[in-house]
Amino acid sequence: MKVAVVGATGLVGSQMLKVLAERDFPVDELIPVASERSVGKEVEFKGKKYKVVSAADAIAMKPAVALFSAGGGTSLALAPAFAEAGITVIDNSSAWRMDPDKKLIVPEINGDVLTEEDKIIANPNCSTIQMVLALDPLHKKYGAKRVVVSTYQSVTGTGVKAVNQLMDEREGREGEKAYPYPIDMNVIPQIDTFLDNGYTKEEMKMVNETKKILGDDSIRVTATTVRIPVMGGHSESVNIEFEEEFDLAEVRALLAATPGIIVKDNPSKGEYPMPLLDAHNRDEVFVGRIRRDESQPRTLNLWVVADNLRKGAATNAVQIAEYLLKKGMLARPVTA
Ligand code: A2P
Ligand code: 11C
Repeated sequence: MKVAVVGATGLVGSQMLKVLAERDFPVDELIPVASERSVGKEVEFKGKKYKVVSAADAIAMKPAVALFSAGGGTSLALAPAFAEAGITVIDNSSAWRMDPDKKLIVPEINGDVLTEEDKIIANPNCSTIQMVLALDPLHKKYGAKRVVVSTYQSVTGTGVKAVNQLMDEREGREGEKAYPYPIDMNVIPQIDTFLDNGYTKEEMKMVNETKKILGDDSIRVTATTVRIPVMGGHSESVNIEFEEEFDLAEVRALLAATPGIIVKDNPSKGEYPMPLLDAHNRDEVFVGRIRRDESQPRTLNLWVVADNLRKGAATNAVQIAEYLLKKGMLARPVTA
């Protein structure tokens, strides 16, 4: 199968190439796409070199699927042309997520809402994906009423410029700044831009995307999203109030039985998930610090850690493609 990766030279795009190779997605021909300035450059995939092409050339090559991670503007501009040519677009940007006509998918949770007619499929925000994967089995069993989440997010969520800012600061070099403040030895309680309600876009993504993925508008969610000087993944403190009473041992068992989740929770041995030591370069979502909120009834505290470039972005996108393939929904494009 021909597979295009739009944004193949970026942080998420290069993870997409890695994940496609690792999971042995049946790629006969890779079509890497990036901006005009990268056309002609080479990227490596499974030991073979492929030349970066323009979006127009990629459409003409008729891939079955295009994984997009080239920013919201690029997705808005290019995804419809791919879709009109019969190419299924799986888009990692925020461009289409809240469009009522587009599906927002975490395959383990709501893959079953996809049909062959879905030509632009949205991949959720990284901090949302890891939270909803842990929330979903508990919501199904006990009914989540309200979620209070605070995040500790890796600089890799911002992109290469932010990784460089952190390393430049650490090594005492001048360089380009991704953030308006120092990030090394600091904590920045702002991710993305502020909205009129005083929340950031990242915070409202966690609120709105959670409801859409779980298919339940009644869940109340409030978020504080924070950037920290970390590379390996995002961490989240998640407080969930349920409708029904729960049993802590059953919560642990439910989470441990959920595909894609690893429970690491041994307070007596000081064992809990961390981005550097557990999540980095892994596809799974790690859950620990599972305990009752003793300040009110039917309320649980969790610590949720995942590599934001993997399950938060590239892996989830590839898993959507795998799901479509398994269901026979990746048709070859019919138009030139
Ligand atoms: P390029 O490397 O040519 O700039 P990141 O998220 O790490 O910043 O990466 C963004 C990715 O999106 C890069 O691969 C970048 O390519 C690509 N990109 C940016 N603008 C466009 C565009 N107009 N068309 C296709 N790809 C684009
Ligand atoms: C971050 N979550 O960590 C952001 C990056 O909507 O896909 C991804 C933004 C998005 O900065």
